[in-house]
Amino acid sequence: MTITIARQTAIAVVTIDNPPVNALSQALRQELVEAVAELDADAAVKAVVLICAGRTFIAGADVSEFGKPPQPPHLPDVVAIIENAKKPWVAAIHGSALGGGLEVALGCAYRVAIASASLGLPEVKLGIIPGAGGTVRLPRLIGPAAAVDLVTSGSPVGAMKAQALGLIDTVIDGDLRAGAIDFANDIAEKPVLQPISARAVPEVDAGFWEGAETAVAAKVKREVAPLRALASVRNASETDFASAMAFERETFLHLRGSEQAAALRHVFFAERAAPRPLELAGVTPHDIRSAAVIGGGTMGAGIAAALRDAGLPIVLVERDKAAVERGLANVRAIYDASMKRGRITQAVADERMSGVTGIDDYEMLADTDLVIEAVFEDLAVKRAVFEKLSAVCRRDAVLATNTSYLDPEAISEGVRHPERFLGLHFFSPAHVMKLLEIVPTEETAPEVLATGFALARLLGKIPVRAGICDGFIGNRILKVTRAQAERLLLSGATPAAVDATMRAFGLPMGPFEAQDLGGLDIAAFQRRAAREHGETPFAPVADRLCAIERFGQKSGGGWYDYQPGDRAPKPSEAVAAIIAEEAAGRLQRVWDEGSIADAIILPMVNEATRILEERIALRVADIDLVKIHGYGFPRWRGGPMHYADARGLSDVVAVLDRLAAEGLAEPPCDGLRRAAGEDGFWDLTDGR
Ligand code: 3H9
Repeated sequence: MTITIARQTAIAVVTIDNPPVNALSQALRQELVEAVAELDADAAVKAVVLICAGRTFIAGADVSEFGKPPQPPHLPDVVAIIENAKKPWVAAIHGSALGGGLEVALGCAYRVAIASASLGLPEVKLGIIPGAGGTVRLPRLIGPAAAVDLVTSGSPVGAMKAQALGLIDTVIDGDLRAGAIDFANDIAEKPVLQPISARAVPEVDAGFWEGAETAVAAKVKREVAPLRALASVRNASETDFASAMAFERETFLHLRGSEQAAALRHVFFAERAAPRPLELAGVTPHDIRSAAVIGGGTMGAGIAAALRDAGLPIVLVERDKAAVERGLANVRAIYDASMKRGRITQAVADERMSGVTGIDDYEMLADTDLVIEAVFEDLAVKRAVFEKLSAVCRRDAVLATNTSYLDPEAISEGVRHPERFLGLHFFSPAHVMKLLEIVPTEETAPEVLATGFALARLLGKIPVRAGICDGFIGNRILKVTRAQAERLLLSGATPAAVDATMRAFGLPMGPFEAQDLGGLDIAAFQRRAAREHGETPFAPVADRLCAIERFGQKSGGGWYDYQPGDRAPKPSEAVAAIIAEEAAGRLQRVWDEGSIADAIILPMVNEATRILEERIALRVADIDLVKIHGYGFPRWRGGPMHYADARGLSDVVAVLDRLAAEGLAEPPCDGLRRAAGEDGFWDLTDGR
């Protein structure tokens, strides 16, 4: 049984206990219906408190049921049954009342919550709209404008804001159960409230809906659900309750089966699985209560801010006093920028900075739990840092290198007790970007690897384990993307056409704009190093741009021209001339949007499959998380691997074969051909 019923004089307390998050499984829905019937029939009960055990109120429908046909009792009916109960129900909320959880609370006559609770309708984040009256009851309760905000953003609000909006009736101080019972005793004596479904929707100003549509459309681009959610709130404001419920349900069921919803569900479960990999179950991470960052440049300062934001006291180490001051100024600049954006107050910024100590003396790290090195990408410089750390740090201190391209095995040579060493690849800006690639060496101890994952949880980041190869998972795929983008230019496409196509595909920026923003020099530096090792990276046009110091926005021109003070890219005749020279003698073809996107995305999938074959990534979904959280791959496409799977792997192989025949991509690797054959992609934890 997931529901228990207790009596406290005339108040019945219905407690749901369905771990981990009290999701509304079919069994729970059924028991709720039975609870209403039982309490309706009990003359001694005057009011009912609905409360949850565990860490949260009902966090929504059970997302794992979404791939299957809906089973009765359906949630809209359950909510209606609670709303029509003979006794008033009071939802007593702690943790999160989300999606179907909030819809159940809207069926209750009253809602009370503790101050730390949050309430929201996050369905659009799963590619659907609320399906149990959320878009219909909410405008009746809090008005259309606030309902539109909640439903189209999917973002929850805290209890205080919820009270101000009229979403909850009161905030309970102290014990929720006792407070809710007192509240229920009070309202049991009052006249019965009109149910939300019977209330009218407040009028809106002329032009409100058109304005809302324009604003939502501009924000969501090609994501379908937010505009459908808006349409449902509008419909609910313009028609009667029953028709509005029918419209909402039809839209919900339609979207539930959509490609975008399947992609977003895939990401939802991948994100929740990532922080706790099965292979580390039972391994106890080290306790991290203090941390140091070596190097106060952009990356080091960002990492320091990320650690500090998670509440850790931070020591920032630089080589001399002047560099310490510069490093601290870099951290302060991060907090100043957050303040300017209104994200934190001066008091918070001051408090964060007061927890960052700058030093130029490694001796002070003798008792630090975690040290992250973020100095210049040079093997000798990094090794020198670890030599000093080896000498002063505690034997059980975790020592991490933040490197993007160097081999952590090589960096770790000479580290005393190398089992405490690992790679932590942050993405810039490190206090913002969610991705953390965790790179163990052969000698990294399981507890140290588990500490990397525990750290990610502490920082609110998405951790992905990566094996060692040039670029790990993300940057290795990025190299292929860039090479493909150049191949397109040499066969007839323009930078502007490639960038526009990739934006239309859903990326925030195309590959050339992105390089101009980040600077072409870093990749050029890496290509030089790769050539010294006998590799042959393909970047004929980028090499020529760097040779004439067209490094991107920072040098006034890169793949595009820029006017001083204007970041808008303008097609460059100089670049067009270089492309024409490099393309001379090559086959030219006409590129349309679809074929440009294929020539960029499908080779990514091919490289990613090699990454799986080589065990650089352990799980297909990890690759999707890397691309979504590190490189802006559209979440609603589920990541490149989900995209390829949904499209059909045999089609992916066929297109890659055609591109390869024209010399426009590498042929599909064996793993991809195998996956296309019958089995689909595999996870290494599948036991293959
Ligand atoms: C909806 O309600 C549609 C209705 O309008 C219409 C109905 C007709 N289902 O995140 P955590 C699992 S749509 C199934 O690490 P936290 C999760 O996979 C739904 N499972 O915990 C994980 O499993 P495991 C709208 C779920 O404390 C475990 O719970 N609701 C669901 O950091 C712990 O998750 C949402 O979108 C679910 N709904 O955060 C809410 N939710 O332990 C989504 C979680 O096996 N959920 N799991 O890895 C959340 O935002 C967070 O889970 C929450 C807790 C804030 C509640």
